[in-house]
Amino acid sequence: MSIDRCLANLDEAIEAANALGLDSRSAVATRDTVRARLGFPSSAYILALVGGTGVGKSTLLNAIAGADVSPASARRPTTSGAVAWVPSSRGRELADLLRWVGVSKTREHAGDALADLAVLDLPDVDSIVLEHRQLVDALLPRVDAVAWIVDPEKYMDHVMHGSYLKEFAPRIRRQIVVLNRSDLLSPADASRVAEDMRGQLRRDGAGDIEVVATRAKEGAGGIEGLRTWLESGVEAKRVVVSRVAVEAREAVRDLAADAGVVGGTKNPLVEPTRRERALSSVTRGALAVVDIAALERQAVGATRFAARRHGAGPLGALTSAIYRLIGRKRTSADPAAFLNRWQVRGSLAPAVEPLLELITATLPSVPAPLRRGLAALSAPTSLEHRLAETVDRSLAGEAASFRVPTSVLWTVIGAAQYLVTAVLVFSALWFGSLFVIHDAPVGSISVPYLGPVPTPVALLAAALVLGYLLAKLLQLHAGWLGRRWAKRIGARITGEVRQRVVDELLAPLDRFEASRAALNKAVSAADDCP
Ligand SMILES: Nc1nc2c(ncn2[C@@H]2O[C@H](COP(=O)(O)OP(=O)(O)OP(=O)(O)O)[C@@H](O)[C@H]2O)c(=O)[nH]1
Ligand SMILES: [Mg+2]
Repeated sequence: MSIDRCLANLDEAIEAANALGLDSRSAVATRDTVRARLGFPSSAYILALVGGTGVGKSTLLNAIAGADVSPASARRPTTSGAVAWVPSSRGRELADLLRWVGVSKTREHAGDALADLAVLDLPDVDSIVLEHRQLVDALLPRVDAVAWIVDPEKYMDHVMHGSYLKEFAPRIRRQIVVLNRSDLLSPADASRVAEDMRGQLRRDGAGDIEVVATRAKEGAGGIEGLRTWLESGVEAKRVVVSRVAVEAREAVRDLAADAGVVGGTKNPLVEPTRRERALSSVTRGALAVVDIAALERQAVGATRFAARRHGAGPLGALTSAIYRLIGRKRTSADPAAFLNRWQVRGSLAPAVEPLLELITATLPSVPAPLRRGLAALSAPTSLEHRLAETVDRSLAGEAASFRVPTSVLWTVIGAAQYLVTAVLVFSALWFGSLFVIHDAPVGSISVPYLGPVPTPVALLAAALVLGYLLAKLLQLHAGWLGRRWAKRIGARITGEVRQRVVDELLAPLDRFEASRAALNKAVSAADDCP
């Protein structure tokens, strides 16, 4: 992976961390620092000598230089600013970089050896002078390589291990530990101390760092091990790039650890089956407030009402008009209006309860830095409000597209009912005329069991029976059609609400998980940084 891709990976991780509400300031600072470092030429790299006071950092630099470039003395502390020893051939090229790093004094040398290296002598990290430590802390993220200097007295020092090696060693590729003043120990003790040091470094999480013993006071002859390491053929450009890459990788890992993303495994915060269960409960709760069964009754009512208007003949038209007048249709046969009034039928508070419970139950297992972001997603009022909006949107769309079904059969039945009514009126008039006009014409029809029945009476009875049968047929057909329609809209609304609850209510949680997945991906990709 190229270094550019590696830094882009860090950008993606920062973006994901921000989306999760994590504190990404340190990662952003790292990114800015490494980008700035890459902006300087890297035909030489910068090595810092870091350690406690009096361990012999200045003496070591003088031994490397073969000259007095940084005053060393028994006075504690001695060095108060960063001193750089640089090849004069690189003096101009390195000037800006050294200023950016925080170097106050530069000593140039004309030698050909170590021509791609600038060595910094720094103040002590365990200083009684606060500024010394601050200077080292500010400068360390900007140097390319480090020689950690210890001596037989201070090699287990907790400032050195706890604050520096633990934190910085994993973020540096080119580094060495120098056990100086080893002349104070017997050779056997010196190798035992070096071994102890290696063990402690592993416990610090610093891994296997080379440890060399030196006697800086003896000059060039006392630092062979260090000299060999300094001269071992490493390309400056590689040192710089790998330092930047390691910083980027560690920054990504830190963000991933904050997000509880570990070891490249997919571990969603909310277990899918529990999430599924909560979702079903929320949907059920919301649909209970909407009241699908009542909606279906309204739909059947509306269909019957329409059927009556078309197919009930003159009397049906009359009852429809009366119903409309007294508003019965509005209350019992208007599914769209019924849906639009869903909010007055109950509160959604119980419906969001399962989701709240799910998030509350998940919070304790969520890494602390993530909790604030996740808790914000589950504020009860905002959740309820969002669910209400979601349901509203689902229903509004559906209600607008309601079309009460109709049928030509109703029109046919309606026409037949007009006919039946006409026969009814005619036979009633005829029957009535029998009492008024004495010799009105009247025949009779022979009916089984009853014998001869006057034709108007038989006609009247037949019309009544036929009218009843037609009304019944209309009612049955409208009921059948209405129920079919009701089932269809009931199912559609159930599906729509469910879908929207998934899409909209869980969207923030899903985005949350997506950001964690992005961090997961970034942390695996970071392993491929150069
Ligand atoms: N015996 C012995 N003494 C040494 C050795 N290296 C340095 N010293 C002495 O240790 C004392 C401190 O050396 P410095 O080089 O000033 O130490 P420093 O790490 O630069 O100290 P600060 O600048 O205060 O951080 C001096 O008196 C050196 O002469 C060594 O290898 N053996
Ligand atoms: Mg010094």
